[in-house]
Amino acid sequence: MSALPSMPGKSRPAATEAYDVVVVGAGFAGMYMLHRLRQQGLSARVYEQGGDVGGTWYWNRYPGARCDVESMQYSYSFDDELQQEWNWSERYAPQPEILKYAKHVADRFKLRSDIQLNTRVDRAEFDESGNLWSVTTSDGKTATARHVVLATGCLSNARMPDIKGLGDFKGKVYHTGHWPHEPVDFTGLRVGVIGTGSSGIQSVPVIAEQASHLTVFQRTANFSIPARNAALTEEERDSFRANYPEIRRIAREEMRNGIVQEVPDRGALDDGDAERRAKFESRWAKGGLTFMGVYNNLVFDKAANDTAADFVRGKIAEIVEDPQTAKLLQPNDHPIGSKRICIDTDYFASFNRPNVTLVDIKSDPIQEILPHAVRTSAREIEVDALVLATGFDAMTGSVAKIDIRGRNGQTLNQKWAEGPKTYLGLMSAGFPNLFIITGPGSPSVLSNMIVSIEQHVEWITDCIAWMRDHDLVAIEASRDAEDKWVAHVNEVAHATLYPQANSWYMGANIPGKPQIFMPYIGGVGLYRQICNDVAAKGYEGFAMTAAEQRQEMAAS
Ligand code: NA7
Repeated sequence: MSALPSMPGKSRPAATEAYDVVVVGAGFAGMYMLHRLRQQGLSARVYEQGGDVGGTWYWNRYPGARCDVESMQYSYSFDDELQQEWNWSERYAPQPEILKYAKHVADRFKLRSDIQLNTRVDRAEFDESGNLWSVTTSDGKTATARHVVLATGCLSNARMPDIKGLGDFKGKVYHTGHWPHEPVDFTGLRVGVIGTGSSGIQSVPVIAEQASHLTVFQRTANFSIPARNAALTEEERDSFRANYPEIRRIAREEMRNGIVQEVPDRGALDDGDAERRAKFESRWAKGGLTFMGVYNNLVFDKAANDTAADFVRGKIAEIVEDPQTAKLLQPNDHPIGSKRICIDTDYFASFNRPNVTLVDIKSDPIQEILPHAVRTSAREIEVDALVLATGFDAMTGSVAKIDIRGRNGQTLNQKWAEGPKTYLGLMSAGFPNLFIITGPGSPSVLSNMIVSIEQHVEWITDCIAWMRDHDLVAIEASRDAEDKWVAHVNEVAHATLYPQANSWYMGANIPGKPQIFMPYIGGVGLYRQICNDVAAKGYEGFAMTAAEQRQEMAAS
């Protein structure tokens, strides 16, 4: 391993180790980052707070947890042997299988020797004179690195709701995003699930089968499409494998969200009622996220969006037998798709079971949790266990937990107090040599995450190698480029219906969090092109510091 040129100058902070790159997090982003850095001949250390690799798939092990992107596409593409050999069992792999895959990748590419598990990164401070980061970890050690890469994940900071009395509850309390590693059995228990986002919607049907009674506390009804999950046949796997080069290329370059699907050539209002209904029916029967891709204007045009929303509301009314419950389950306060659409297996049908009750906490809010019950304004519901499916401090939450100090001692939290600001989602001005994978300002959570992760990792490692080859010791986003990018991200978002929902994309689920649309809606293909053009122009919009420059500064 060749470490980047070691720079003279101000004395470094006491360090146990020095690396070219410190990577925070060993999920899919951190693991591929390490692999790619090694290929470039760079030394790296990955710190992971969990007890194993896998990131969000290590923590989110609640009943029914599955990816909402099909496994043959939600998988690494960087190694052909890996994609040819791995056998996904189902259309949407369950969480244990995705975690197994992550562990397999760690072993297959011998990554573990450079991954330190059970170790949180608490602090990272930039030394301006040495152009080095000093990283302090929860084991009390400090390491230095030229670059720090935040591979901290977008949905990794589980959010506990602030409900009065929660701490006094006498039964077990679980958060879907921080599920225990030992088996949880709800058999014979009265269970309350709070929250009806993707995690709630996936877990309700499974918990309903075990619990003696399940009460679902719903604040906002959500749109959900059937997953139509099924075992993958050998023919289906083979067809992907034979066509992988083209499938991956299309996902990267031509698909807005990095998921290969049919691309419509028309809007919802271009078809008559009967034809439109037939198309919605066909996508509903097919199941999955691609429902939103049936027409090309569902995220732009409210009238078009209404046709899809009405169709799904109609389906809910068909499935749910009790008309009052069906009405409560029909979302009516946001356009379909403006909150991440959910993919379920028998969610709505669960409410036909005699042991499942829906409580609408918008009209009848939870007042407090009692030792053995949930008390709403109107009633007291006895429960033995509580499942909080209340989501995450998304996209910025895990970054905010680290005390990151850039130029002039400014913290990233101070800088992002009014909302995250980045150039291309990759770097933030004032924080040289600090990269973010799938950060705010990049397509990230609006895309197939693995497609976005691979693109970011490759761009970042190419950039670091380029710097080494050009004897450069620092890269930093310029304020001007950053301001223009933030304005562009906003402009694109506001041309769509997305900002109309109080979603975690907007930070709206966290009280006090600035409400800014965080991911970039321009699509992964366009975004990749922009990133490639920036690199081709010698990293336009980034300021670089040469090694001699730094030495001159130290001498003067
Ligand atoms: P989400 O999508 O943020 O859903 C959280 C749910 O919890 C949502 O229904 C919230 O209602 C509800 N919630 C949050 N706080 C409270 C309180 N205090 N009281 C009652 N209800 C509350 O998180 P998920 O984990 O389901 O999914 C996150 C992503 O993971 C998902 O989009 C997929 O990409 C995978 P609200 O809508 O805020 O009224």
